Amino acid sequence: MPKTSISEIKTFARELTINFSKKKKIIPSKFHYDFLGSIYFDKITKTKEYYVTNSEIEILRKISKQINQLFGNKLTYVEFGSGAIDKIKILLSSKVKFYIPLDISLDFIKKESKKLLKIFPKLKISPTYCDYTNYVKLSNKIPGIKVGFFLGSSIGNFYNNGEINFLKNAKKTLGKNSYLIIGVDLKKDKSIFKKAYNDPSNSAAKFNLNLITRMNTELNTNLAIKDFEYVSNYNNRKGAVESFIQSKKKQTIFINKKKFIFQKGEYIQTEISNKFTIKSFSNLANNTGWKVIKSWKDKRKYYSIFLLQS
Ligand code: AVI
Repeated sequence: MPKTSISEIKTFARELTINFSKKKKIIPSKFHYDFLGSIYFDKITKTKEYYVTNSEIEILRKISKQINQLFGNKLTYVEFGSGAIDKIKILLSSKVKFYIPLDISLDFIKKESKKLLKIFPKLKISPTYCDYTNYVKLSNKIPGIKVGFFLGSSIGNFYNNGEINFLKNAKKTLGKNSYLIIGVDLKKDKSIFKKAYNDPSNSAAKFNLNLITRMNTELNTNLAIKDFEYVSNYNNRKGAVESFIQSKKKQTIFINKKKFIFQKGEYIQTEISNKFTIKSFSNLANNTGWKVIKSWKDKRKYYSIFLLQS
């Protein structure tokens, strides 16, 4: 199993120290995606209940021709938080010459880039390790129009309006005359969320409880998964699915010699999955300097993909 780098462990420790000092403890969702967490997430995407992946793939298949016609052949694709190549390979055509995947897991994107090269041998790929939620300085030599991708509804996983910063930074990263193709999960009957985030195979639970394993391995805490329970609910007021691990007893941990107590029954938030309407996302895009060109929905109207222009 690949090891997390020292600098990633330091970031994990630093951010947990900050977030565990607050009244309501949270773990930022980016820490889910270590090696094991990525495997658990992949399992979630394959459950019948997690409609996000299937809905997104349905739309991507429907629009790939239109997208390719729209941009011609002088363009560079830039993918934010690229992860697996399953989705980008639907949109790539032999016309596209450059692809820049941005991610916090360089080993993973290098491995995925090799797979992509087998399908598109002429494609130039430049995997870039970075925190893509910030402004990323891309090379000046990138040819043609820059078309960004942010798929999987990850735009919903920011706390405290972090999506506003992401969209502003993405605009700066891509520069003038650029586009952004972004996957957005829509508000719907809450019973659908309940099933998706509480699947019978417990994939969502394992994905969230993996944060305990990650703390034990990287921060030397001595916690047991059996002492926590995974809880996930749709919060109507926030329009978001909120996921937590609840401590079943009082427990003490130390991170960088700092003491933290989880009280019996205390909830530690592990994820927020904000949901949107076409109108609310369009407003968000406009308020962050993007122009909405078009949006598409899947047949069930569960999910949408937006095409934005800078
Ligand atoms: C990656 N992200 C958009 C997923 C979501 O739906 O918020 C992560 C996830 N968590 C539990 N299931 C899926």
